[in-house]
Amino acid sequence: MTKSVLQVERAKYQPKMPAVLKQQVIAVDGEKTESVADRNEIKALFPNTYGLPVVSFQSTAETRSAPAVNVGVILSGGQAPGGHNVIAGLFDGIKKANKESRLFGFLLGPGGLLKGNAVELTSEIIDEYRNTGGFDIIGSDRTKLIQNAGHFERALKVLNALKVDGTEYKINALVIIGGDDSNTNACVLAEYFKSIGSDIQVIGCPKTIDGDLKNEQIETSFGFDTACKVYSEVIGNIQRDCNSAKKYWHFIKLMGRSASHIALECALQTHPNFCIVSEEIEEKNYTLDGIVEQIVELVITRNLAGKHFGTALIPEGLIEFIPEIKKLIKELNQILSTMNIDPNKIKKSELIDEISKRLSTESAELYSKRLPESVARQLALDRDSHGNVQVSLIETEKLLADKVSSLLKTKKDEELDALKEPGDEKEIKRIKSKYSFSPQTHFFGYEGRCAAPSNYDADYCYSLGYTAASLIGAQKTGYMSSVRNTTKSADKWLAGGIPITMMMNIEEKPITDSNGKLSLEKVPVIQKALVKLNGAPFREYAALREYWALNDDYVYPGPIQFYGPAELTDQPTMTLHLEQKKK
Ligand code: FBP
Repeated sequence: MTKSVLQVERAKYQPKMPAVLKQQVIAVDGEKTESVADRNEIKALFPNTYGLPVVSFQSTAETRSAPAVNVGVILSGGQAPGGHNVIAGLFDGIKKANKESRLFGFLLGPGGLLKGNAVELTSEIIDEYRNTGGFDIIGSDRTKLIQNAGHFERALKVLNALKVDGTEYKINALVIIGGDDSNTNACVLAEYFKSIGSDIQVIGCPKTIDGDLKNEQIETSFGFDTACKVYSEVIGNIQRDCNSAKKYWHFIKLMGRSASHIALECALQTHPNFCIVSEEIEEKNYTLDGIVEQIVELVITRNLAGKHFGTALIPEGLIEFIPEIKKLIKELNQILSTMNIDPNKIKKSELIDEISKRLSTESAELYSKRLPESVARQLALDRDSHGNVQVSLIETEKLLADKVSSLLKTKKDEELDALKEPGDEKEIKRIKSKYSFSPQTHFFGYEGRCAAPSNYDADYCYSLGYTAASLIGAQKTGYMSSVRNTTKSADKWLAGGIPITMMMNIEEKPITDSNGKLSLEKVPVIQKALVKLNGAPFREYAALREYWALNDDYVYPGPIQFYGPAELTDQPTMTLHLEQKKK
């Protein structure tokens, strides 16, 4: 494989990790835990893994020999920078405890486990991928591991007798690197193994660029840092272009699924003229037209100040948070789950007609008149395997740019029509300038998901993997690997494990079956962390946004730096800094 000079140099980087993990450790159990909500239901669903104590690792003088273990690892869901370093940390951790231990990677995500498709990850393979972006070491997918009892049995059978290169191995522990859904799956699997008396351990690791897998115990999900830095670099470049030519409004949609953490972090890093935070839209009950009016007002104010340009950041999940659209999606979920129609056997246009007839009057008006047909179609039909609306497919940046453009045109035409002297060239010029608007649209998502991890992500991920190895050594199961205190220097980071049941609650979720049929089910899931409007990152943004709207205080963060002083190379996100400052 041909490598760039940077790749060759970067491969030599030795990730920093908590000082405690460099020594012999013991797992110290803390207090017993409770789930964040719905305690009785979660306890009943997880009788064997509920209430476990939080675990922290501490150094010990005692030297113990660890038995050799066979560990399986899965990368699950969307890519996030640093996944390879989690695997490298896990590999180094289990080998340090016993060099006879082996690591097996299931190919192409959870589906690889169900198919028994795995490779042994040797030091030669691991060394090729240290400090690199992507998940290509073993690949990933979005297969759900816990769809039915058959999946559990299949997983058990594969792990008890995994065949790789003609040899059969009993896998002692499985590490699932994934987001909230995948870590929920990890816990369900851990519970199942315990309930049948199997000693196979299951450990999760918090991954997702979206930044929505965090709570009191998990400071951040890996990949968020790098992805935000990559997007902020490009937003900065666009802002410089914008400030140079002074002729375009850039509408930039940012990945991040439901939560607006990425848009908010990028706003804090780059100071755009406008940034939507979906959670605020919901809280303030804004309509789609209300959002459009706000942007139109800003465009006009800036035009009047001679600034015919600007930048607006739009979170990917916006559409689901606009209360009228949220209501529509809820009605659609209900209708699709009771319609008793196989969506694969009916023409799309007929299905949309059928749906419209069953919607409430307001939703039907929004669905059939105010939303472009393409968006209406996506809301009803294009769901992912978890039954969620595929927000990354909805072109909100274009929808908003089009709506802003047409409202400005309407306002301009009204003002031109009301001219007392229709031929007044000076007035016509003034009105045209007041309503001028030239948009450019962008969507940044996939560009940042496989970037080479920043030092923060490289270190954090390696430490998460190493901690997962220590949790395996401590015979833990149903835990998520946890590394905390990460705004401090790495030697002061804390390593431990958090019982996954502690993060769970019960939610009603749309589930699609193998025929694409939707149903609503109450299921245990890890609670998603949305942007808190009373949290420090949002409050910081809210205090500054008026200034940024009119004064072009653009920041150009530039590319991620790997070499140089720690202030340049090792800074975590502003979100994390602000969140930790209050503690
Ligand atoms: P995860 O939640 O699995 O980490 O995925 C994150 C994400 O990148 C979202 O931001 C985005 O909405 C989605 O994946 C896109 O999915 P896909 O990779 O299937 O196109």
